[in-house]
Amino acid sequence: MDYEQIEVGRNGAVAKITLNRPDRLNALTQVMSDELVDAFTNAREDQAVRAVLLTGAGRGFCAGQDLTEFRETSEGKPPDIEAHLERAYHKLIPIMVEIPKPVVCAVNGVAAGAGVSLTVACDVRIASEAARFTQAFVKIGLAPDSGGTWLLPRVVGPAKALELSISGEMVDAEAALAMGLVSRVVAADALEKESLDYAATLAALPTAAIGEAKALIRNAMSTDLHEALRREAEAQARMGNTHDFMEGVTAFAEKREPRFEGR
Ligand code: LHQ
Repeated sequence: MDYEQIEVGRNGAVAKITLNRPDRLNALTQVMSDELVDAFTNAREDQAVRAVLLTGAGRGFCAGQDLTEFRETSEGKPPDIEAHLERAYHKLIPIMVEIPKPVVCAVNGVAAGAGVSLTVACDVRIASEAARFTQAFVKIGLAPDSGGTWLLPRVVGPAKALELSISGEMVDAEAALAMGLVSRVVAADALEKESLDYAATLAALPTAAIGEAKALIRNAMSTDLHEALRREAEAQARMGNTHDFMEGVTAFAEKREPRFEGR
């Protein structure tokens, strides 16, 4: 499918999704959100895709919601933000979080508001030195949305998430690294290669086991130990039946590198 506001390409088993409204710092519109839902759905369904890489075109990663969609209506009424959130982010964020394949975010520039939510909906963030993050919601009189209250505390902890959300403070790449918001900071001109190489490394691993790990850790945040142990055992029963488990054990016994197939 041809998209208007994103670009989707393939590098081996990695699907690369690029937010593509560089003159608006890739601010999110309804069109972009629908296109992202479509692209993540395709990546989820395509067995040949074993990792996703998300990035932005130009100098920004994503400036959050396109605010030009949210002026007063012509009748002078305030916009229906709740309906918009349900139409856009309540579809997009779950599909990003729940896709049972690794998702790497290459944060090439500023991420603001819902743009931060997109980064923390991914599994691993690699930042360029030019990356910056702001929970910009408070600067325009809003509380965090687009999953920001659920996702950000899981990445940086509740105290830091609250501090960032009530201040709207702009955090640079080094500070983001120090608080665990990103895993690595690389030179701007190295970001594309480094993030693609990392996504390709993840794509070569046992994809089903990665999908299970994602779901288990996500669920364990809101269950007790006994429930987590039960879910781990159920998942491991599924994994014990995979080709990749047999291959991993056989390769270990034969003292050779495993060749995982993602099944
Ligand atoms: C933009 C935007 C933008 C449109 C830059 N929209 N054009 C959900 C549902 C419903 C309602 C509201 O919100 C939400 C969730 C949210 O995401 S709320 C948070 C929305 N985002 C923001 O409040 C951030 C607004 N942008 C900024 O504060 C700055 O642009 C940042 C700090 C991101 C970057 O600053 P600079 O590097 O100085 O760039 P700039 O401000 O010059 O922006 C470049 C262009 O992009 C500029 O257009 P222009 O025609 O002057 O070149 C901006 O107007 C445009 N742009 N963000 N969100």
